[in-house]
Amino acid sequence: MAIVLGLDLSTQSATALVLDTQVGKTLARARAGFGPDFPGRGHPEGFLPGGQGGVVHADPLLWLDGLELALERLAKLTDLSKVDAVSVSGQQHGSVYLAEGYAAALADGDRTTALSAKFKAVLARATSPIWMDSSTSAECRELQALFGARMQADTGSPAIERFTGPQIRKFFKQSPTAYSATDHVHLVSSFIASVLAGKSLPIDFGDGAGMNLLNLKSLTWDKDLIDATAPELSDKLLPAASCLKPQAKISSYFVEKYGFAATCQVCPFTGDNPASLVGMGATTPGQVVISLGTSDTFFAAMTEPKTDPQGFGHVFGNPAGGFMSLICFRNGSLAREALRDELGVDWSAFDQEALSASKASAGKNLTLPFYGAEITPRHDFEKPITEFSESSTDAIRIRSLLEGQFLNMRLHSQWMGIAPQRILLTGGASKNNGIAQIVADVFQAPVERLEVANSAALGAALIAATAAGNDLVKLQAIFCKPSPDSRIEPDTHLASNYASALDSFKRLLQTQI
Ligand code: XUL
Repeated sequence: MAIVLGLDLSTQSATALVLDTQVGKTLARARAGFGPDFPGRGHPEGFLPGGQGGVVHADPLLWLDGLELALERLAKLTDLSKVDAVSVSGQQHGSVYLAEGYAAALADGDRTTALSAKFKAVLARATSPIWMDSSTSAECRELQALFGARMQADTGSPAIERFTGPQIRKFFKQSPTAYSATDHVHLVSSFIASVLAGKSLPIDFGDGAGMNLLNLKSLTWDKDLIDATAPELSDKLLPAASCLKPQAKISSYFVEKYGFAATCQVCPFTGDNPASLVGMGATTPGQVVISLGTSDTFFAAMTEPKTDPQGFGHVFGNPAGGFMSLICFRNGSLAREALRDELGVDWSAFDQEALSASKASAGKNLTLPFYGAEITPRHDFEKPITEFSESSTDAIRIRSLLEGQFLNMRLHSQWMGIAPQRILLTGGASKNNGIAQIVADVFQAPVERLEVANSAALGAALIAATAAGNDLVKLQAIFCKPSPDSRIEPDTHLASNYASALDSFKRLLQTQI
């Protein structure tokens, strides 16, 4: 086993990465952005803007077009017939509703018709709710009323708006006919896995734990939860499975169109956070990963499924076995971009040098960093709440927003009881040294970054290689190395500033929610 393909189907783009695991090298990478590469499709940031009442949907056909464009670009860079196994990481929680007859679309090897054209006719629901959707509070209340504390104890999370179970329930309540015409409900990951395999593949444990439906004790769908969520749901879900167990060979469509070998293996695919845990080399407990993306996430491997007493944090499956904790902060990149645009500056204003000008004010100007509804803590914020003077410099305002983001993260990760010895930083904004320094200072822990920028795509590739019989720990030692000179030490003089800022931040937050 030598060459593997990992794909990351995230909110905004499809990124493909080919690794040669024998020589420890990345052979090629390619990307397609759902907004920039498909300007006519109305998804400037990867989802349909303007949804009412917390609705955030995306077009699953665009994911297929994005996947195809990324593969088309990749095929120009490397010989895909050499790829032995493929795995994909998908944005978590998003669901795809496929009608009867979709098996024929999956199996259709005719390469002259694009996948999106084949699937258009077999979608039981034209658009897919994604992780940013917060429109299912009523359904969450209904499920919580039925199951109470058992929901969190058994599935790792209380009923959560973006999780797939409440989303399925809402679809069933609002569109019973379309729901009953649904043959299978898939997650983004299992949908794309099925498309690549040419037959329906199961949801994996890691991603399945983000549905409020998987019992973490048995790693099977919880019958009572399934039955209470929507009628006949058990018929619409395949049994959950491990992403390390090969299930199929790639379909003839991909063989014909992109030149894959007919022997290329496909496993169930996982979610972007479990895949990132693998790609960051963090599948064993002891380190913390912070991923800075459309949403920011904070996660770590856990042996036992410990749960957050406040109910903001979650437990997902660790692809390498055991569990992972995950806290998601919705005001991630979108908030940083909003401030950048408001100040009319570019990212260089977030650099270490630019921010050092405001170091004297570290921890002294608080911002509740929410430009819109937040999920940790859950509240409908409309704009950031700031505690500094109008005349503050750009550097102070940027520092304050970033400090607010990471104080919020520090506050809401205390339940894990981890004092991080090392923080692994990933995601688009992680390259920025100014942001990395503020993470190190707020948490008072060193920050390291890996050589590979897209840890979810790397994780998917390593999962493919492991499923094909390679040793994950050895692979991680090769591919998950911190990049030389990437380490940023905390400024220990700021420890007390941030300890008291954390208390003030908590108090300010309590006045608002
Ligand atoms: C995790 C979550 C997000 C998405 C983003 O619970 O909602 O991190 O997975 O892709």
